[in-house]
Amino acid sequence: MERKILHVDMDAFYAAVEQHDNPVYLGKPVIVGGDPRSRGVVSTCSYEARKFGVHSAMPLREAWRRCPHGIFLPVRGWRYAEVSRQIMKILNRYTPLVEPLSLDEAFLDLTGSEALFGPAEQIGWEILNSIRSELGLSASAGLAPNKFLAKLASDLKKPGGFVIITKDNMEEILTNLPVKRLWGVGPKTEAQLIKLGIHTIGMLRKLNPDFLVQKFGEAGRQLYLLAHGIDDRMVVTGEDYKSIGHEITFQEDTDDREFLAGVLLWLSEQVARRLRRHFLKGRIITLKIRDQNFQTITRRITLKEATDFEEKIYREALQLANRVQWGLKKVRLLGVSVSGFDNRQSLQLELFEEPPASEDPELIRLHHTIDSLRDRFGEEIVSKGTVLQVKRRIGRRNAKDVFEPD
Ligand code: TTP
Ligand code: MG
Repeated sequence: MERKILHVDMDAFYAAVEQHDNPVYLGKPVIVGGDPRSRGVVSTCSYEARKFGVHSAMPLREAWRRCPHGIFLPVRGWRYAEVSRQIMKILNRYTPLVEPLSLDEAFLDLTGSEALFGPAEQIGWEILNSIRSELGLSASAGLAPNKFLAKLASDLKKPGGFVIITKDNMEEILTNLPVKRLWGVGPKTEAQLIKLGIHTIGMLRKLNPDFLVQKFGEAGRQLYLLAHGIDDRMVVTGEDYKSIGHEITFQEDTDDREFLAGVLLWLSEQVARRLRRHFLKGRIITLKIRDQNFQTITRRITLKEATDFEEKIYREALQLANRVQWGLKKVRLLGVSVSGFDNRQSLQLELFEEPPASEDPELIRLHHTIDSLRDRFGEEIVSKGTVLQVKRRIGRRNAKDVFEPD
């Protein structure tokens, strides 16, 4: 059966939130990123500012030069996270199969929703209308048989557009698009393709898959499939996870406790970040240690309140580790995971949610700021000193994400 995948992406998200919260900015070129005299970059800008050639990631000073009358505003990460939760709640009305990709976009699998709510196309319009009427914000959407096409579609008629790709119009839509629109084609692959004389998806379609594999390895097969509009990736939701964890096998076994504690902090950060990305909070924290003789112990603790705080995860995991007197034997593998998730249903019902009293709003704000910085500039942009040292020492090769789908 053909799937119905919807991709929703907010228009000029941070800037639109600023315009909504401060209606005097409506219709004006709003540039979010900070003081235009500072060395920062533009996070995003309103469509009014885009007319002046301003765009995300441009140095603020350059944006100021192009748009001297622009309204330059600081990034209020916490506020965008709050609005994001409201958006996700609207999406959750139509299916539990919602996969948030970032604060302002998500995939929905509406295949099973049609029996309850009517055709997917109608659901798509209802979602866009609800986002407009309830939150006062504009979004774009794409509906297609898979994730790749749905995401591509939502971008075709921004802002405020809704594009539907079907088997029948797919080829026509893809043919003249540049190859960089394919998922996974970055500047490097794009340059290679152009060197081969391949500029559009249509040109890529004509190529033999073996030739692409020969040129690009496994990625070549992916290119071939995407160019033909084939993408089997599932919509993955928080509920597909029983636990979210991160573990690492050391290249050399170690009993250096200070180093191990640093690794634990790093693992806790990774786990917390992924929890937040999936809007999950867990009650059970599990520590896993494998020693040089391949003996594995796991210890777990159940908290009173579910958390997505790296500080809490780290503190509990460290206590568990100290209790088993870790480091007496050299450690080969270390892992941290969080499970026992709060029911996501409650997330949908708490319309006026406030953080639990035990959670420091300042910390929540800090986490969101750090998460969005990392989404934008990569992991290295903010790192606690210890974590950075640990990362340098272990490299990335051995770390792996562990999650257990049902
Ligand atoms: P996008 O969806 O890429 O951009 P947008 O929503 O501002 O505009 P549109 O989708 O209409 O083209 O990113 C969502 C938010 O993520 C954006 O509002 C700000 C933030 N962001 C950055 O902070 N830095 C970046 O380089 C990008 C691309 C986005
Ligand atoms: Mg957007």
